[in-house]
Parts: sequence; structure tokens; C-alpha cells
Amino acid sequence: MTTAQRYESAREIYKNMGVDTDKAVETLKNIHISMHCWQGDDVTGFDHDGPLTGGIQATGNYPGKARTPEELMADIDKVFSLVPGKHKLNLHASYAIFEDGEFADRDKLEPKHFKKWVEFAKERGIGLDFNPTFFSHSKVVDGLTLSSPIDEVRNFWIEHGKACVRISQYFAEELGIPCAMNIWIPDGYKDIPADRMGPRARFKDSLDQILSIPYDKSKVLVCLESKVFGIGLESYTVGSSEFTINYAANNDIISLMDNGHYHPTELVSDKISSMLLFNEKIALHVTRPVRWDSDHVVLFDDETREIAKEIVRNDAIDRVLLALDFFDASINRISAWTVGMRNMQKALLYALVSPNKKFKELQDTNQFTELMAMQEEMKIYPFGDVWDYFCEKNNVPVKGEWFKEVKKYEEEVLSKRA
Ligand code: RNT
Ligand code: ZN
Repeated sequence: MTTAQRYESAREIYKNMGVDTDKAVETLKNIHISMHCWQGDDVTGFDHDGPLTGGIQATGNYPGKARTPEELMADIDKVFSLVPGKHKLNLHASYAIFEDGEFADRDKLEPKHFKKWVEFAKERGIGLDFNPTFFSHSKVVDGLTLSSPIDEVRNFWIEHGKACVRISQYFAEELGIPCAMNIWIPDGYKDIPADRMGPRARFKDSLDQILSIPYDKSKVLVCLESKVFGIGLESYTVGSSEFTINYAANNDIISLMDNGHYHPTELVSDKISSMLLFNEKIALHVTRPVRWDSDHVVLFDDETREIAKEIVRNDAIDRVLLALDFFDASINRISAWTVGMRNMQKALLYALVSPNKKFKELQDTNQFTELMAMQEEMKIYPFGDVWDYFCEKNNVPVKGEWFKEVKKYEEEVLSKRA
């Protein structure tokens, strides 16, 4: 049977449950996921040759990592050719591209240092998102940036933040697509602090200063990401969840939740509805924490599906800025990216072909026996046939065919990078 024939049969089966698969496929096509550039080079970037710092770690040394902007762009293109639909690219400030030996430190970055990325995005008709890089730099002193007690250090990073707001607005204006700019700082302490308030008060003031520059709020969507702990920063994190949610709510910016940034039994899927009740927009970093914020590749697993369900069944597709955040250096990086992107899309499609209204009715009429029975039945509906159809319709390889492309690319391109 062809993919189209299998889809026809699946469509009828879902129709009996009141699900319109044609509509689901159409909706999914218009969901743009922000793909992080940093899976391609283990969060290295192009503006330094020091180690990755900030309490985050990319482990593994699978060959073929991108070493130059050209290599990273080629790799991103390869991934986009294997992922259905059109997406956004999420850059970090450390991916500035300096030409003719010129260099600008993070506090002096300008739009021109990202011109090549804008050209890249324009040629592909995609939007760009952005992140100031508050790590992997000598001005991170004693693990602190925007919360540092040293004025010179704190001011350096405030200037970096301001520069990034300007660059984000440049992206939005050049591309005609709003740019989400996410602020995450690693600041924290390994051991029990003597003063928890001071660093948070300084962080608050630093954010106020960064956001005091004029910028167009309809173009630059400033987000603030919380965290519970980092490696070497286990006892105290300045940008905790309470800090970021309150700061965002009081300053009209967007809260960003990364599902690796909570205690192990806390689930971001359960937080989304509360956040949506009080915020016009929220932002997500979808990742896979394994025992800690390990940033494993996103799988088609329970929590990813649950996150997708919360977005879809609350009609929040346009209110959730959806980005991925993982970096696995132990496997082929093109494959890592592709698996994560396709899985996020699968999770969304899975949510779109769930009889959400019917399930809600069962809940509201206290029919939990039937709800469980039907939810379990739906798990083995011919979902794969709908997904395959979506891939075919969007001109990307169906089923595992994409992996052949990755192997070929590894042989022809990645293996030559040694
Ligand atoms: C770190 C945060 C942050 C980074 C990226 C590289 O724990 O999740 O989002 O992963 O900015
Ligand atoms: Zn994150």
C-alpha cells in the first residue's frame, strides 16, 4: 500500500472518533519550531576558543562537529531538508561571524556581526530567534554575570544584553518576523550562600537596565528562562523559577520554561495551563533531562506528548513560543537534530489527532473509566500513517528513509572534517 492509501484508511479510522486528520495535518504545517543552532557544534560558537562554561555540559566526541559558520550552515540546511515544514533558527550571540580578522567582544556586538545569518535566513524564508550568551567567556567572574557584585563585570554583561536587544530587533526588521530573545544566566553558587537576596537584587536591576533601552515590543519578544541548578552551582541559582516568573509578570516580558530546569518529579506539562491563564504568551525549551539537566535529544516520549497536548488542546499554538534545547555530542549531530525536530512535530500531530473535546467531556462528566480506556485505545491508532502522509506531503523522506541521507552526508561531508 502506498503512503496515500494508508492515510486514506487512517483518516476513516480517526473520523469514527470525531477526529479530522486533514485539519490536523494542515495545522501542523503552520507550526514553526525554533531550532537551536548549538546542537551542531556542542554549544561552542565562533567567538572564543575556551571551554563551555555556565554549569552546562555537552558530553561525547562524535566526529564531524561543525567548526566554521559555513559548516554549521550546511549542516542546518541538511537538517531542514529532512524535517517537514518551515521553521525558525535560534542563534546564540557567541555565533557572531567576524569578517576580515575583525573582532568585537560581547558588549560591543552589532547587527553587522550577524549579517551572514540574516542572509542565510532570508534565502530560506525563515525567521531568527536570539540569545545573549552569558557563559563561555572570561568576564564570567566567580560564576557570575548580571548578578556580579563587581561593577565592571555586571556592566559588561548589561551592555551585552542591550547589544542583543538591538540585534534581535535587526533580525525582526530584516526578516519581517518577530524575534524571540531569551535571557538565561548561569549565575549561582556551589555552596550555601550567605546572601541570597543581593545577587537577585542585582540581577533584577541589570534586567531593568537592559530593558530600559528603546525597542519595539512587537518585534522583540523578550523571554526570561529559569533554572533550578547547574553543574558546580548546586546550592543556589539566582534566576530561579520564582524570580523569573515574577520578573516577567511585572515587566511585561515572557516566561520561558525549560523542562530540564525543574526538580525531577515536577512536569512542565502541568505548568503550562497555569501559565496560560495569566500570560498572553509563554515560551518553552523542550529538551530531555536524564537524571539531571542533561539535554538529551527530544524523544517521542510521554512528557513531550503531554507538553504538546497542553499546547494543542488549550488552543495555544499561537501563544507558545516553541524552541528546542539539547546538545548531544556522542552521536551524529545531524541525526540528533533531525530526531528531536521530527519528534516534537510528531508529538504535536499526536495531540492534534486526539479527540480532545470528547476526552474533556468524559472528564467533566466524571467518566474516568471510559476516559482511561479510550485514551489507551487511541495510543495504538494508525498514527504513523498520518505522520508518514504529512512527511510525504511536505516533501521530506518518509519513515526511516531520512537516515540514509544522514549516513550519506556523514560519509561525504562530516567524515572529512577530522
Ligand atoms: C541552560 C539553558 C540554556 C542553554 C542554552 C545554550 O541550562 O537551558 O537555555 O541550554 O542557552
Ligand atoms: Zn534552555
